Amino acid sequence: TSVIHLVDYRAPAWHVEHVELDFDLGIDRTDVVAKLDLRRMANEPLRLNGEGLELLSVSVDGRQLGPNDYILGNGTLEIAIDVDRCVVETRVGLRPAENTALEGLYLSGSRDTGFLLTQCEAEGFRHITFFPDRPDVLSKYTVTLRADRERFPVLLAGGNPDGEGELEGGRHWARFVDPHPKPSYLFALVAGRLARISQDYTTADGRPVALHIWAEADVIDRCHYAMDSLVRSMRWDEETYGRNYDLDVFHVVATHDFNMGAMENKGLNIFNAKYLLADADSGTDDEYRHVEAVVAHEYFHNWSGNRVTCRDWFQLSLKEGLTVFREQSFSADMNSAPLKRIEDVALLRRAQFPEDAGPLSHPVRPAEYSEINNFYTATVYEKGSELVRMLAGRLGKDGFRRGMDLYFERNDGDAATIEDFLSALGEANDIDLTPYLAWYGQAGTPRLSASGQYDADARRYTLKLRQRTPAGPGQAEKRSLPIPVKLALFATDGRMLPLKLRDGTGPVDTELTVVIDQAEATYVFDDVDVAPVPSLLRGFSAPVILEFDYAPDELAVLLQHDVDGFNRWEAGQQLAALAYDDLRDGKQDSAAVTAWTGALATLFGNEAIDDALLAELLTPPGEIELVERQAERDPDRIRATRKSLLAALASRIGASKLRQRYQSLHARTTGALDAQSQAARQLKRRMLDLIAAVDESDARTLALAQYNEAPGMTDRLAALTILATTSTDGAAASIAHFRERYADNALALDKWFAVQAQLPGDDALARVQALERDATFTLRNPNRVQALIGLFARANPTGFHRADGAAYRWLAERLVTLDGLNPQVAARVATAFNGWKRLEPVRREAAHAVVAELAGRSDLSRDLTDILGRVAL
Ligand code: HT7
Ligand code: ZN
Repeated sequence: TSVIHLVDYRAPAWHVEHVELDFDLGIDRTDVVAKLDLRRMANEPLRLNGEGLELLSVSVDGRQLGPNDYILGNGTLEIAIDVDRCVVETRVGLRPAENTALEGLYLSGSRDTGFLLTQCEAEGFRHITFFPDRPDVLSKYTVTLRADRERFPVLLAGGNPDGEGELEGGRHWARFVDPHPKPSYLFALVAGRLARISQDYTTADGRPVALHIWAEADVIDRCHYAMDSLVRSMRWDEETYGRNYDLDVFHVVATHDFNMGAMENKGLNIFNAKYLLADADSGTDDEYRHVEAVVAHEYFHNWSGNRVTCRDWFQLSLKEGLTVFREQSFSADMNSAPLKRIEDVALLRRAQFPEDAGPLSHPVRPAEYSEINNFYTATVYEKGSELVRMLAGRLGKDGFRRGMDLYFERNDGDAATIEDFLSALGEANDIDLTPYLAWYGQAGTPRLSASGQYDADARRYTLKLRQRTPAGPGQAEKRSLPIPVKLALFATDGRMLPLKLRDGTGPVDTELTVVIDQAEATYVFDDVDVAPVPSLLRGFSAPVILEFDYAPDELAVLLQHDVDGFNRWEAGQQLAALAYDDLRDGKQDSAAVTAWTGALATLFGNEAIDDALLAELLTPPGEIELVERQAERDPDRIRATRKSLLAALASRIGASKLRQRYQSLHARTTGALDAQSQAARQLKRRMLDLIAAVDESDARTLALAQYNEAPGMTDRLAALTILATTSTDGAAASIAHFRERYADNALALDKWFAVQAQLPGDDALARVQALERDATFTLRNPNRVQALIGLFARANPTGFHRADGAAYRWLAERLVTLDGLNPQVAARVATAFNGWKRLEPVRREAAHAVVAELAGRSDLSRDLTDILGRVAL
């Protein structure tokens, strides 16, 4: 397969100033006429991308071309043209119902009741018509849709409505004009029977906008929370960044059949129903938060992505990292900022750190790719957001806003690069940010080792920092990066000490940020009264792995007293990890175990601490994070040790206290969505987990009652999980009840599959195989595939990593079948093999055999071949 390199970028040879698209829509057959108004930019033939299209006719300036007038093959249509401006018209035929890859134009749902829709990012537009399908070709779109009125009463495309009417034979048409030039990946259309909810909105600059959310009739009532979230997002972007919406209408559509989370098509966002629907009976608290975040994310793309887009796909993080950062800031403003930071860093560590430590590691701006769909990764998104956060921190709130204003102003209506972003932020503030470019080009998580020395006589504290980034695929030598380290010093009684940094400039404060940009740096603090405990990398000020040799009591001091909510949690995580290591090595009553359980037992009794933070503090790192700490992984051992860690904590707090707290929370549980009620549910769940660690039968009794009385899905699912994890057979009745109760709710059924897919142990594979035979399981629906196969492979370490390799072989078979239907989803699921090299030897050998066999096949898609080829290396 061919590899595309960033250094080979060339500006487009032809621009499409305006495109007129005409769709004659049908489920089995859709015809598309595209009229491209072209302008030459370089002396080259016109090359249009097109894949899987039945070409019916081509003309240039009205002259029909014969087959000898063009070259068709290898995904392109090439026409030699000798004028500088011309109109090329193509007519093609598509077969939407046969499109199981869900890229281009496809059918969502059944032939009888489903609807047609498109997905074009990254390179789906070439599956709809011949076009220079690259993000730096920006055009104005006029789109006309024609279809049978009875079968397709609703016709939507991006842009403003520009007329509609009747046609002969029960057909109708609708036209849309988008005045904003856009790249082809932002094109969208939707056609079918859909219901809607609507709301009027007026932007800060006075534009009335009609907001419409569309979904199939049975789920439209579950879209109100999304509408509220949309309105909050629009206001927030006006207030925070001065960005207003720019069309007269904004449509959002829900589909159950979608490869990713959602898509920011101009004026017509399309959502995986999982991130749009939320209702009291079937939505969990987490899902409500995700809906709010994803609605905001897609809306924010209207500026960071659509008005200012990417020059090429190497720049993907320009829009994704920035938009994730904007989305995270919004969620922090709407909810609790420290809890949001904890959630985001936990995700980074769970998803991005492992990615960056294995064969799929790549820079936030990759230098090459063979299949761009495989670069919608945690690195591009989550690490990309961390890079923007560092820049924002460097510039401060006002400086960052000045920089963003300049970025939007300079690049509006254009396709930009990471360099354009850094130069706008820097120039608006007279600061050279080019050193940060190195972060975009270098893969791997930097290790930051810190050590401190206190000289009591001199009242001096010396902090040494050293950075090192491990070698990774294609990058043996790593450079030093600018790493901002926000820090504070604590006395052991919890006091924050004033920081008098030698040679420092700013006023004396109790918190400051140093930026280490060399391999090593030393910082000296004077007038330090007592031996301090340093709180480093506060708020997770850079995406690095911090290594500091804390004594358990020092971490306990931070866990008790740090006012930075993130670092307080972090101290608890570090301490739990030390306790974990000791338990693994058979040291039951080690200093770390005692310090961790003791500090948490004290916090447990502290009324002042809020329920949600307490719930987070009482959660030790998960199996996946713990796996990362081991040189050679044995999932069974990790699970067993983590269980004893929970048991140690539960016994230290005491079963009766846990039960009491559980009951007082349970007594005031409602289904309400306010922060306090959510926090109470979360803490209650923690209580149940801890009780289960010391008294399974008590936990089961409580869980069964909770399942039966649950006012909403959060409580119900938590209870079901406890019941099923403690005794799968004993949970059979509840599992069956859940299946029955939510038989008509696809998203709830996904949860039913997901809970069971994650149940640990030797019989996990057999269970998953039985679930595959459930009447509602299908490889054609990405959500269902992810709920059962994806979660089993990624989130069930003991089940998937069976020592006999049976689950690896089973997954390989499924991947081959899935690849024939939907290569993007197959490739995503295949990333579960990412960490095989660091398994213990028996499992490693079993995984290697399977990966090598798969990677050697020549009949797989480019998507899957790319992942397997890199994983197998
Ligand atoms: N920008 C969107 C990316 C996306 C996508 C990419 C590849 C294949 C299918 C896809 N659907 C959506 C999502 C986002 O807002 O980040
Ligand atoms: Zn995005």
